[in-house]
Amino acid sequence: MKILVTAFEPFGGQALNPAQQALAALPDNFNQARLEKLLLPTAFHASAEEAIDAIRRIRPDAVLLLGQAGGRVGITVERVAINIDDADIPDNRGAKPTDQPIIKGGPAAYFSTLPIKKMVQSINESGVPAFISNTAGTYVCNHLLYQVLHLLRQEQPACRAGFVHLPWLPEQVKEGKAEVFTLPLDKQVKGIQAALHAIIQA
Ligand code: PCA
Repeated sequence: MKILVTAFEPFGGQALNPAQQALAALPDNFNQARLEKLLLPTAFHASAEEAIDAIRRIRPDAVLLLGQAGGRVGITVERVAINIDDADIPDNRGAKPTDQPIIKGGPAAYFSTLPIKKMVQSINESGVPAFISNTAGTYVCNHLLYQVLHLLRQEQPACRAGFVHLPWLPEQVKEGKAEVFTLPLDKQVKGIQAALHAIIQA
């Protein structure tokens, strides 16, 4: 079994992205699966283009997209991607779309095709807090999830895909902001491995 796992570069002027760090820490082989790891630019157009190229080349059985959602109080498994780009800050290449459909005339939304409830359960059982999220936002992560689910629906319907958002790493939060939830890298990696375990079992 081949699983494409992607992550994003830091964005919004930050030095780190937990998804990038976690991707680098994942092994190449996990249980019975080969993990194909791909770091993507945090850019609307380029991230989807590079992910789609990789899916066409690798033809994975599943795709797990990782990104940062600072402020969330655990690892969140996304349920849905919606057909809208609406950015509060420019992406890493300067694009800042407002109320733009991702695909004109495309469906309003696509549901994740990964076993989201089983992933949440597996992450929680590993001792890491996890929840379902019903919005991946309207920025680059939602865009990537929508584009990947759209592509798979058209070209590789047997391949399952979804998105997992990661909370801040402790080193991203300035001292004195003790109320902000953070999760150390080893716990983030443990949670992702538990999610992968659920994907492989499903
Ligand atoms: N998080 C952003 C984009 C890149 C990332 O890691 C998001 O949630 O859209």
